[in-house]
Amino acid sequence: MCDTCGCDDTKTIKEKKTVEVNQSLLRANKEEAAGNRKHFNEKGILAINLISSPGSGKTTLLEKTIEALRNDISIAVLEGDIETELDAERIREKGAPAVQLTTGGACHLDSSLVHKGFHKLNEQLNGKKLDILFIENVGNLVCPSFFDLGEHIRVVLISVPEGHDKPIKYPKAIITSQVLIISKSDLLQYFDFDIIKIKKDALALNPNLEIMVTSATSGEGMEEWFEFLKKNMKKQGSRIPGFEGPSEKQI
Ligand SMILES: Nc1nc2c(ncn2[C@@H]2O[C@H](COP(=O)(O)OP(=O)(O)OP(=O)(O)O)[C@@H](O)[C@H]2O)c(=O)[nH]1
Ligand SMILES: [Mg+2]
Ligand SMILES: [Zn+2]
Ligand SMILES: [Zn+2]
Repeated sequence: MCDTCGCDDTKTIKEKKTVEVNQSLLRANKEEAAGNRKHFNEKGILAINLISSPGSGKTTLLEKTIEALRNDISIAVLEGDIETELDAERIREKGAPAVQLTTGGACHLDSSLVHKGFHKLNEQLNGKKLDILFIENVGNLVCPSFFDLGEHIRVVLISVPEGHDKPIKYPKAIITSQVLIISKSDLLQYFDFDIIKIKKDALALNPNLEIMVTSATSGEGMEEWFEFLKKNMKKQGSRIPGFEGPSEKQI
């Protein structure tokens, strides 16, 4: 994690204290995340945390998802950004409720912000049942990996222009996720991007990872993504045992 998260691995006493503070910060985050997950479970909501570098296509994926599923599935979004309401506005234009969570500088969402955002969202929903809550994290492939938000499923996006070496450079994002979306596949023809290698590297880090290759532009892989959402929404609806989100070990 970076200094914004207060974490540093160097060796002075002052800095060791920083590490201790951070461990307690992560513990507190974990406890509030468990509270969030309880909230989601009580209401039968499937919560999905989207993480990626800036611009990998998180909001675009959500826009396409809402467009395709809005008649069948009730979707809302908590939009994490350092500044601005821009992404929440994009989601609202597609007809889904959205609450913008601005971190004011921090490079990741934490479970306390999500908790507050969820209650704010509930006020807007006015008792309307929600099926899926997407939490779009701040664009950053490092720090969000360390923070459980209470989600059931973590999805990491890596877009074609970023390069196929990202899993081995940012392993924590891969290890703590259940799904890898290789996005912007329509750009494969323009980039030296090795799909076989990225899949092999990602699976070596996390053999249970589900991998999808998608393009919001061409529509490739979108049906598979929608089917994945529907399947897991049903699992959450019928409370399949073991559906408790990322394990202690993972995060
Ligand atoms: N070619 C192509 N471009 C895409 C695709 N998906 C998204 N984009 C473009 O990529 C840019 C960034 O997309 P966003 O959806 O805003 O990315 P994001 O991950 O939400 O970005 P942050 O919230 O800033 O982290 C936009 O210009 C999109 O139009 C895709 O499948 N193919
Ligand atoms: Mg976005
Ligand atoms: Zn950070
Ligand atoms: Zn609460």
